[in-house]
Amino acid sequence: MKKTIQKVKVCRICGSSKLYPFLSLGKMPIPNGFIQKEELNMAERYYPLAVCVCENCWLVQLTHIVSPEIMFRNYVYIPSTSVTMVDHFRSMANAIVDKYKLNGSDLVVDVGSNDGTLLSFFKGKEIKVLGVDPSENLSAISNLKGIETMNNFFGIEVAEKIRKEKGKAKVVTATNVLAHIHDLDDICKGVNILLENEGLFIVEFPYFLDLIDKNEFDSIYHEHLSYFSLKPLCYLFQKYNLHIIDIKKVPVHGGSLRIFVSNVKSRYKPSLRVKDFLERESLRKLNRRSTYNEFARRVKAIRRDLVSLLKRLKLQGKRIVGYGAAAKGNVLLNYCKLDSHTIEYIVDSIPYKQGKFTPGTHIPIYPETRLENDTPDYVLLLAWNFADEILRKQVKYRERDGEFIITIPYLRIE
Ligand code: JHZ
Repeated sequence: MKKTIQKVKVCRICGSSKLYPFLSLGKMPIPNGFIQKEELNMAERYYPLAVCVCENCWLVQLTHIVSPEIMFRNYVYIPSTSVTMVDHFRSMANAIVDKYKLNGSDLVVDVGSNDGTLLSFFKGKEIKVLGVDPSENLSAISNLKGIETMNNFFGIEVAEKIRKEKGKAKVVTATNVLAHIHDLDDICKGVNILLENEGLFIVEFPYFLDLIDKNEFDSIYHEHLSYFSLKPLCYLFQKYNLHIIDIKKVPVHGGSLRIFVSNVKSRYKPSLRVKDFLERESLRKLNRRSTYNEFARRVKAIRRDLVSLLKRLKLQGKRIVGYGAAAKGNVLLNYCKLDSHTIEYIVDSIPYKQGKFTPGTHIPIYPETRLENDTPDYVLLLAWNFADEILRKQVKYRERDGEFIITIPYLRIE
């Protein structure tokens, strides 16, 4: 049987063994490991959750890797359940089509295509599309929607199969997926096989600078093997004659970067924005242990302050529930050891999650409509990346004097 967890001994980008561990969130179940009622008394697998930084290329990465078969074969993250993400992918597709003048003869391949949401906007413009995703459940949904999807992990083998059957791609996209992949060399080799000479590899990921500046520690979880800044990515791409030619800052998932990567021999030359971002990273001293130790100190302070606030509210007889059964929410709950004695229940919009219980903390999950007939004193916003959308949705709850507790970027009650 394949090992379910392995310790990281060398940096996945540069191979250095100089890995400096700076924060441990303890042992906890995988963050999307929601459980059924009948499984509540069964043992759950706990895995270490901790991060280190490579002191050679400065890639921040997990200290242990859980098998992707366990995490991604049946996947519950579905971006089309959020207006914010659907709007985001629509504008992303429109921007790419306009910027690179895509037309009906061009092929766009999306790595980690999930339920086909992003590709559906390219397809709507008569552009040829193909998804690649390892999750059986999401590939089936995407194919049913008419977005042709290969149910597999992307890499050299899949790239060669696509090139043989469909030809080369003008654009390969990868949104919120590169951070989930251990073998980044296989991905880059696959991109080089699949991409046209003047093609673009467009990657979007939560930006590590936002993570530490906004204390987004709950974005650290078993699915996210890497926490990217630009310097280590430049190191990775140059190994494969690829380079970042442009960058766009986008607000999703607490602050992300959309980077545009091409072959060094293409006509594209790096824009000044690339240099600006790299300079900003060196000013932020991402190549100093002190930067990471300081972040770890802030994380421990947030846990201390949140736990004492909730304890105080419970002692006052207040009722507290959670909003958004997000993977990041499960990290926060397990790290702060918050179970149903503190958080009575969680509401969530995803049908698959409703009726289940959170991993490790066993808090019941209900549809959002529960808040129409119930007015707990406080709602702990676990899906803070959708704060605007959720606060807009819950005007009536707030009119009934309900209040939201929001932890990121700082602890506050709204
Ligand atoms: P969600 C995601 O992780 C996905 P997660 C992924 N792991 C990733 O890389 C990071 O972001 C960057 C609910 N909700 O998926 C739906 C409502 O209930 O954004 C979700 O269960 N009502 C690939 O899982 C959860 O919140 C709403 O109105 O940490 C959000 O989880 C909305 C908008 C969402 O984060």
